[in-house]
Amino acid sequence: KSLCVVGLGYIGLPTSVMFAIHGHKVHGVDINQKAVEMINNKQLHIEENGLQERLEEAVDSGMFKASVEPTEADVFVIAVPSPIREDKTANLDYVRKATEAIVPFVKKGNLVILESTVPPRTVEDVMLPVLEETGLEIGEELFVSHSPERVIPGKVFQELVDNDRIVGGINEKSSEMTKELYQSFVKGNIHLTDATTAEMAKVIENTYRDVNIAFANELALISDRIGVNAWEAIELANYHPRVNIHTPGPGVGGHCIAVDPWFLAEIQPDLSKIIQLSRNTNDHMPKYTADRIEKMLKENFIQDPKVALFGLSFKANIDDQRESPSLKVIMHLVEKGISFTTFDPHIKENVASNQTQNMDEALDGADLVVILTDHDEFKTLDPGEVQGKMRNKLVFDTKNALSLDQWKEAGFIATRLGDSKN
Ligand code: SAJ
Repeated sequence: KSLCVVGLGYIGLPTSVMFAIHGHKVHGVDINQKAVEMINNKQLHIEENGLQERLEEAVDSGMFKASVEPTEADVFVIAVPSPIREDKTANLDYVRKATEAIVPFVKKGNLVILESTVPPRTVEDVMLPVLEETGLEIGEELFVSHSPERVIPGKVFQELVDNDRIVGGINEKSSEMTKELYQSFVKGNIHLTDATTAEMAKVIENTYRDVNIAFANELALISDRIGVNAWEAIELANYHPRVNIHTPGPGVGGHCIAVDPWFLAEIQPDLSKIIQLSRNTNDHMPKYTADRIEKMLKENFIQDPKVALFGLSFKANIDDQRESPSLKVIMHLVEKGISFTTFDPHIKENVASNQTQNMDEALDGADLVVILTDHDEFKTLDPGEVQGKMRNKLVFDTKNALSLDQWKEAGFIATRLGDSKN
């Protein structure tokens, strides 16, 4: 089959190369000219395990090419961002524009698949009216479905293959065609439904996670007050066969979990009480983290403090900073007038203005190290080495990434978010 994939970001690019190395001719489209050039030169504009070698294979075989313009194809796959606006309503401009962009190239018998996560009813209410402009009879001459991506950054290639996939067609034929296409590399089960149910299923997966994380964060706040280590208590509770509590942290980042629950809140504000409360609970965590930093500095009488913030990406072992709680912690520290340096071995681009490329520089003269992301590099930090570079020896771990005992042995005053037992 020939494919035109619109959007070559964290989902569209890995998906494109997977189709290309499984026998399909893929024309990738992105509005970012620089990204297009890089891709055609087999260079990555995003980090993902296993992407480099697959991109090389796909480009070298001649089966994958990127461009800023769409082209005719058998199948169109849309994988563009669907962010929220300031007012927490869905911004579907990219989905709408991508759909409009393919209209001139769509022919009779084609299939259009939306992979982006969207509020329930988007395919029916936003995409179909645009696709009607092709003049083709929807469901008879043009087939449309939603097959939401469900892969986790860092393990995209494993999950693209192994995860079950949801396919929601606007009719049965659309679902069947979509299923057949993904079967070229998906080993998980492919479940067929209608487009709106598929949209709902995807959004509630991420909402489930957000609500569960909010619960864990609430437990952390309670534990901080009552002499308990929430991490230990959660671990123990999870030994129960029907309990699976998530983990606390400095907030929920990424473009999915911190966004998708609002898609439900927007369409049914009166009925989404737990969902909205959870979102707000998680959004409060960066402020709580900054307050804890301030408190720790005050309690230890640190004059003119300097804090070294470790971890800028929104979670471990990736380079993605979208909605990262670290950036919000930074904002609160700026408001408080607390000086800081930042360090993240996965971030090449200097988003935080005072990011240092090297750990020693970040630690130089610092009073407090704060772990904001549980990168593997941080888990193996040697407190003996770290302390030599610092002015005072304080550490605050928001992700339970460190063994506090080891740090205490090295002379640190060591604390953890959600843990007033230690
Ligand atoms: N987090 C916690 N505690 C936890 C789990 C996560 O604080 O117990 C935080 C992380 O640190 C991070 C944020 O939540 O800041 C989100 O991370 P994540 O690992 O939960 O999820 P994402 O955003 O990387 O990917 C999610 C996945 N969805 C689910 O697991 C239900 C992925 O499968 C989806 O494909 C992706 O959203 C998406 O694109 O929708």
